[in-house]
Amino acid sequence: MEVKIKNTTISLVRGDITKEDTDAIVNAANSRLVGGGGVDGAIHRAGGPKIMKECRKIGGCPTGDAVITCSGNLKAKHVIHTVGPIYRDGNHNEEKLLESVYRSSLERAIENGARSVAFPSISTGVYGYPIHEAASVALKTVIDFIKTHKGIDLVKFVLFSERDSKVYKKALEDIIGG
Ligand code: AR6
Repeated sequence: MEVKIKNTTISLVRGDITKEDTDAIVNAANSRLVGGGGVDGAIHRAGGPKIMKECRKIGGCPTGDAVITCSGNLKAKHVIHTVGPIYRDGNHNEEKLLESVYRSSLERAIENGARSVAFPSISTGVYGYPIHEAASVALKTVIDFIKTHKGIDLVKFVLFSERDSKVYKKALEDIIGG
């Protein structure tokens, strides 16, 4: 599914983000940037040790923020590492932090001339954010951002499962239809 907002295309696809050839791909990292499971593990495995070397130099990233490194062996030119909130009960600033994740990542992309960016579904794996809510926050935040910022041609959400893909599609339909 694809929609155009001003000059930016938002696209939802099912797939493996490590294979994307967008200018940047976003990693769902942890605040120490030490690697882990899920998409973080997959990106470091596929990209090789150069990415971790830069992560070590940077040293860490607060929740809701984003940092950028090289992409090692990946097709994408950059990896933007962002740290999503760990979901507790929805009353611990989770939504604001998740909004900040998407905004910070797009800011890092613009600062580094990355015009196309691929996101996984941040925080909805190990960090436990309910996917329906997270999809809506992710899409609304990206849409609001691109309405007020120039420099991004394509934002792609690369969803790992059929279920996640369906949830994001429904959320996008609800946002553009409502
Ligand atoms: N491509 C796209 N999406 C993927 C891929 C992939 N190759 N692999 C997994 N996903 P998670 P989080 C999906 O757990 O919840 C790590 O240990 C996955 O199905 O990767 O933000 C970090 O080091 C899910 O929908 O990220 C942190 O400690 C989504 O990516 C912690 O997990 C996010 O799941 C971050 O947890």
